[in-house]
Amino acid sequence: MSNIDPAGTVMERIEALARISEEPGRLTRTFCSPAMRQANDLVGSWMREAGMTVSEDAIGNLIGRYPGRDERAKTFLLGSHLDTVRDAGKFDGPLGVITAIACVQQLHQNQVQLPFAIEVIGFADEEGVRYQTTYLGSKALAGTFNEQDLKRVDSRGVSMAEAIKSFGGDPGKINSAKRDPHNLLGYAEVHIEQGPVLEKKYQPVGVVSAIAGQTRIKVRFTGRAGHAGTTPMNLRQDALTAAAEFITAVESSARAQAGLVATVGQIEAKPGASNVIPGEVNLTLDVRHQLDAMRTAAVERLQNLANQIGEKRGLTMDWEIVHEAQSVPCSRELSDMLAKGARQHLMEVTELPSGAGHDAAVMGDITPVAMLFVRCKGGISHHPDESVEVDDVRVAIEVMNGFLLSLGNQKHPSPSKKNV
Ligand code: HGY
Ligand code: MN
Ligand code: MN
Repeated sequence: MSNIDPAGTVMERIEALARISEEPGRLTRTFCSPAMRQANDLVGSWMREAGMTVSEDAIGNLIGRYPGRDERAKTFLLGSHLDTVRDAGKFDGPLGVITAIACVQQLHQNQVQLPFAIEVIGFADEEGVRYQTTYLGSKALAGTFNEQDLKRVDSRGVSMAEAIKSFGGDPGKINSAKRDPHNLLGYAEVHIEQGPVLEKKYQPVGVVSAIAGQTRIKVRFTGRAGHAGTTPMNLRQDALTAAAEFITAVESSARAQAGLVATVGQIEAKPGASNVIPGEVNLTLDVRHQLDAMRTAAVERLQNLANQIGEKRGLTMDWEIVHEAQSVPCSRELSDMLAKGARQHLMEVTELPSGAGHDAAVMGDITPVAMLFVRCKGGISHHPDESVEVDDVRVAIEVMNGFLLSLGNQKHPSPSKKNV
């Protein structure tokens, strides 16, 4: 039995992975980028060390497989994403992949083989930074990938299909990454909470009850560019002031409704010169709520608002929903097993909803899912100050190990011969 501290190793590996970025001086690692290639190679080497065979699927998901006693048995999936937002924290995504590898490494070192196989997935794109469509990796596994998205181009005009090809994937074979739900036992993801609840309750981990739905929209206001010095104020069709009116209305609308969050994260004014009235503005809108009906009603209300602002100012307004995900409840059975494992470490186990989206929300389309949250300092995330304590990582690894072992003690129906 090795005396290496698995939690310490996880923290060292998180630091090593965080040094792989496509931007100098800050952590940014996007879908199918050269940095993602380096990350897959490094994480793949850790998977091999843990006794896994390593592969990549057609969209670039990294997959480590640890066989079970019965090769015909189903597979249990663990994982999270390896891509990041811009100027990211180190833990959002990688913590889930690297703790999963630590769990398999312990099985391997102790020569424990569960009745079923385990696969650890490093998803290729959960944040959607490069193409504004999110969950590309998990959608490929779930069979919900939209082939139309292959035509989307990034800020440098590189299409998604070209990016996948240059990464070593195969845009023509994305559907080969689709998993047969009959061969899956479930999916579990360890992730930082990205919120303040566990810290307020002095608890290292918590069990996720549901993952909030989200709608991501691209909004464009089109007016007329003009001379900043010679165009009277009453003759302008200024796209940026229209956007500004809309953005403050988004904020006040979300503040007025409990449980609703709405964010304009990106904005671009064209042509982008200080002495030219902006003729076109593109912005992104992210709307979320635990209840889908409240979210969709808010999206409709904001679209009407954008239309009214455009009409009033003599501009056109274009509204494109680029991503929509329903809220996803976690599996009661798997969550109870996680909570049972957590009770070895806590008097009371907190169950909490996730306002952030996760690959588990997509995997929930094809298999039961569960998530274990790890306390993070100040609830900070999507920021370089994101941080977790090594002792909390140790608890998370122990809870996940307990979860896998109790799953292993259950009776597992092997798929009938015809599935093999
Ligand atoms: O935006 C989210 O909720 C997640 O971090 N992708
Ligand atoms: Mn994440
Ligand atoms: Mn994130």
